Amino acid sequence: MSEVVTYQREGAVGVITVNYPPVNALGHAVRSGLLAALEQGQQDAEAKALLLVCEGRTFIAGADIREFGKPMQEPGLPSVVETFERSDKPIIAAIHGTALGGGLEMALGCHYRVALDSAKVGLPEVKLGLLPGAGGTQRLPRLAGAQVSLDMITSGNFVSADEALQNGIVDAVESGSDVKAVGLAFARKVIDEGKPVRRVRDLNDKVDAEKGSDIFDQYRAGLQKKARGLFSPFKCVDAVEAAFQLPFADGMKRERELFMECMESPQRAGLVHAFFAEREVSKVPGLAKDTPVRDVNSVGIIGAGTMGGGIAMNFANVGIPVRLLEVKQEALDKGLAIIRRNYENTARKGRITQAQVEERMALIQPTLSYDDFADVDLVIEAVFENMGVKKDIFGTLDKVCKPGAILASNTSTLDIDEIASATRRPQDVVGMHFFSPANVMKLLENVCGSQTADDVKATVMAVAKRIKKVGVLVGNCYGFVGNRMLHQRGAEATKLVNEGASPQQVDKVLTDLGFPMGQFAMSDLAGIDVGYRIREERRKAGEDVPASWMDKLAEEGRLGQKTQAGVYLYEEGSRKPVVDPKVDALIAEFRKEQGIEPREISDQEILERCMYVMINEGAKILEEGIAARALDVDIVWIYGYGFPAYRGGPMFWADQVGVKEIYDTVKRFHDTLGGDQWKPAALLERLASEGKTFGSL
Ligand code: 3H9
Repeated sequence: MSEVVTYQREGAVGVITVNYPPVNALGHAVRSGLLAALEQGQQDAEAKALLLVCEGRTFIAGADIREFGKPMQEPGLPSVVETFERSDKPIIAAIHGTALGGGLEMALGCHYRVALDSAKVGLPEVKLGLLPGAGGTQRLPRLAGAQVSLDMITSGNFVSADEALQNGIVDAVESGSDVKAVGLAFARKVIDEGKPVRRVRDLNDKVDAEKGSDIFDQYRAGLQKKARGLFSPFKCVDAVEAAFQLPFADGMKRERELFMECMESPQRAGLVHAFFAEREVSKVPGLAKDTPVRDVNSVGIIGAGTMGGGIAMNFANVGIPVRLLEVKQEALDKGLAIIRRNYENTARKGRITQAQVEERMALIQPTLSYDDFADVDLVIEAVFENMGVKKDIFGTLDKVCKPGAILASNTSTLDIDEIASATRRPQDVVGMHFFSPANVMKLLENVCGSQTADDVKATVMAVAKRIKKVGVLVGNCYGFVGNRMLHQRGAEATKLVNEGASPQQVDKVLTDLGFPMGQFAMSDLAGIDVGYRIREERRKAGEDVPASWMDKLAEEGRLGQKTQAGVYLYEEGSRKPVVDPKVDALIAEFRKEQGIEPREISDQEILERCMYVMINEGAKILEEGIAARALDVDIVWIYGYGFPAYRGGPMFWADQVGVKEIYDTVKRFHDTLGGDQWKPAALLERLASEGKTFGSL
């Protein structure tokens, strides 16, 4: 028997224990170990019932995702589950931690389930572009009915032990922390009361009662919006529906077919890449795992605007006290009122209690004086993008903050080293770039200056985790990883419109690719004045920044959503962009002034120019070491800019398209369109010539 699964008897109960850290995933050794242990239990005449239980932090958390895409080694999970279900001795699963995916499916193959009250269960396969493929779509409906099964399987959300009990997914919930003791007690009860072997496959009441229900079509209609562009949620509905249309064995066959379709889809590959990339970003190459971290038990934030307020909420949400500084009382009051309004809205939706609103507000202490920053562990500056102002602030922080305090800037583009030069402690200075709205967006781009100390890098990455963000450590350059690439896409999109595309055509190409919004809808959200001000500053500094139809919008006071007009129009209270013929006229006038004869531009050209310019910049970012790995770039884009996770991020997507294809096109654009942005990155050229991918780096 494999050492990851053991069999041992306790009284009349044969105990099958899985011990495969970190999460008892159902790798090949576990699957074959389970069968061997079951066999032993069957042959053990003294064992009247069997208990399936796990060591470590959790019950089985699913199939071993690392095995996906490789040839499957027998035994497959569906047959392991089925073998357990067929057992003549009753089998009880005792659940702690999270019983997920194939883990919950294993438990559903057992005859009874008991869970600790702290446990959660779920079928999150959909988040990996899959559907439950070991009977979950056929067994869960037999216990919980159509609605609960569809909700769980298409969302992938976990449910608590209590909810699982209410829905018939588990048979009992017990308090305490000793899952084996709880399982043994339940098993003894089964033996003492002579409870029968209860196979979920045979429980047909619920599926018979809802046969022919129209819930499936309703569900599909709802998913059109919620799961736009996704493949597997719709397959999940098909699979669950099969449980209501077909006998169990045929339903299982249908589930397998649909599962294999999902397994082979590029979306599965993209989502699995995103799953591991999200976990890899926290392991920073060159930063030792045991790098000490500094204590962060209090935070000072400068600026109570949209950004500063959102950042403050992140800390208050996890119980870390914040001092929020503004120069004027009025701005402070306004900022606090907005924070309160945000919390009240969340409370109204039932996601937090009114008491939590008050607790969190109490953690955010307003101040007008830098003296109140004397003892904070971390300061985050979140004022507008102006180097002079930022340097003044950091000069002040250098004077008032205690030694060892981390001094961070939320700048989205500016040079961290220059900001650090305003202090006598550049080793303590770092960028912490939050994304708007800062209390919602999951990305935290942590930017290292050339002198940032290792323990400061490790600390800001740990802070990201603590405030439930995905932290990515990047190097210092204009715009860092995310905005540097976005800047190239924005410039190219604007040029495409100069040449003849419409803003809505460009945006549609991007939303069709899976972005939640296009380039120009995003400009309206951020504010047209933001880019305008940057261009004007650069012009003042003597740079050659070409005129743009976007400048005309700003000059007409069309600043985006906040003025209900930008590239698009917005109705009062709505964020839905509406095409405005006036903008078409403004663009036409601009082209005339510039002597541009508009031409028809294909969607393919838009896709290539908007995306490949980003990939080329991403390759430059990698060769300069601004991002350590392609997966860091991917995570920045998935969590900071809504890049569709099912495409795995821009660099993963580039590998799917083909590095050679991208290199050839970039080179062609360089020859025809010119411009530094199209100069092929040396790395792109090298990978293309060696037939390698970004993932291979
Ligand atoms: C499935 O079951 C298909 C079946 O229906 C059909 C089959 C035929 N495999 O997240 P963490 C690793 S699909 C391999 O940091 P947490 C993870 O990479 C699967 N490895 O911890 C990390 O490694 P490292 C359905 C896995 O406490 C370490 O474990 N199941 C797996 O924040 C710790 O992970 C899922 O989708 C896995 N299944 O959260 C569950 N899971 O330390 C996916 C984790 O080297 N997992 N690892 O970076 C999760 O949601 C979370 O990991 C979990 C723990 C909630 C379990």
